[in-house]
Amino acid sequence: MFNFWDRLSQEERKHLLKQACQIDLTRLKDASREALGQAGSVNDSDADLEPAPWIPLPSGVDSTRLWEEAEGIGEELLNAGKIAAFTVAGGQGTRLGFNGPKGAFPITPVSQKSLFQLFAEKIKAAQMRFEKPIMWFLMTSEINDEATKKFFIDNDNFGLSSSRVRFLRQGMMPAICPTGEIILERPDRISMNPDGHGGFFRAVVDNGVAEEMRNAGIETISYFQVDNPLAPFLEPAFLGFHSMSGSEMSSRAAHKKGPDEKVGVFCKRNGNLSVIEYSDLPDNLARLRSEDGDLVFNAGNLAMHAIDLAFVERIGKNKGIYKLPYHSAKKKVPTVDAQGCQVTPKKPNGIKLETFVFDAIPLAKSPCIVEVCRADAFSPVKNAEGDDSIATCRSDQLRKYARWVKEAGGELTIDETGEPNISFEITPQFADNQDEFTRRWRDISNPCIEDGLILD
Ligand code: UD2
Repeated sequence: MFNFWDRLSQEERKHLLKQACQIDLTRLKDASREALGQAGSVNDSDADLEPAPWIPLPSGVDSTRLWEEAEGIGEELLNAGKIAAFTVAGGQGTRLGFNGPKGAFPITPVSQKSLFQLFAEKIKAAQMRFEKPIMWFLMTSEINDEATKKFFIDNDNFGLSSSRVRFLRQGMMPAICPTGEIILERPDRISMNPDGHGGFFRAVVDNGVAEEMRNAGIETISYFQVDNPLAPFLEPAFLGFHSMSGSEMSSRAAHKKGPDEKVGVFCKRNGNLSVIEYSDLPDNLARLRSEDGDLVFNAGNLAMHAIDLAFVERIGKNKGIYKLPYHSAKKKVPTVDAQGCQVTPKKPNGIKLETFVFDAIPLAKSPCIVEVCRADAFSPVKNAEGDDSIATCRSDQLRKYARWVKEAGGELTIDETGEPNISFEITPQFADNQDEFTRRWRDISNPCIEDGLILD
């Protein structure tokens, strides 16, 4: 790190030292040992894998009763102010090619509301339904913290009280080369990346947020990713199941679209409930089908979790067995040569180190998985084009609205995929779930949908 120290100016030295001070050398040592294969790295090829059990959507009298019970318990938790919303938004968002924090991306089909605005409106809508206000925490990183906060200030916090919207920064990890040394991107600058969404645990503990949550009476965090505008992160039934099962970390799942969909899958790995990332699931298992034709490993990870604060604190302190493994990704990391001249590598020369939030599941007491209606709850925007893109996400929003309208008895022309031939929008204030929509729709005299309509 200090190869070029002698020739740096005072200002440059100050900058380099500031970056160096952020590095936790013990963590880095553990992480590089794992990444370089010198310690128990994440490896699924020899693991004993079985599909994970999950709580399916209600389909009969008994399961409907169970879901209603869970809903009642979830409502009590929300009424008591024990739930906080938590968005992880510290990622680089490189694939989307958007110049700004991903949450600022305009996503709704008619009014072009940003992801952040949509989430804020969902929170506002929930605050009308439940007795206590809901706190919203957003994890940013050094690369987008300032821009994210500015976006909220410029938009007046989307009407939410500033005391209930809190930002916290996740940690950064240096990129290392295959021999384990830290990479310099310039003579005075270390190449650093956000430490992965698993950095959430540490960020909550290190920034004093855990204490703030505790003081506010929050017991459970409803965690979701910034890239999914459909995320039903305040749905009572899920929170109720989490509480009823005595689980410390619960997750939502939906049937995978197909074997190649880029979502992790829930499974039992050596007997423990876990998520295996799509890139790590052996191909023969990803394609394995049961007699009825369904994928055997079909429980897709939608990256929505209910996590108890006490558990977050345990993992965030990173002691004993409560440590998350590091994952490594080979990248082309801009660097300098021996003379300090900048070099743009043509092939991967560095390793990025990250922890993943879902690796905490096997460490949690009684983790449980609850199914969610995929069409209502999941359509991430990750890419500029193709799968999980801006276009697929807008179409999925329209399909969801169209299905709600048709099932409530409204008239609408749709194609064979369920997409309507017009654009319209249902805001969370109007209805944030299908039952609520049906009730409101039936209250309107002569309801009709036309192109460009915003039901607000
Ligand atoms: C994630 C899951 C995948 C599946 C999918 C669902 C991983 C490794 N894989 O895929 O299994 O569930 O989502 O959509 O997570 N983030 C941070 N800090 C970081 C890195 C990421 O806050 O250091 C946030 C990021 O802003 C985004 C989320 O985490 O909200 C997901 O990150 P991603 O886009 O890298 O995850 P992806 O699409 O590979």
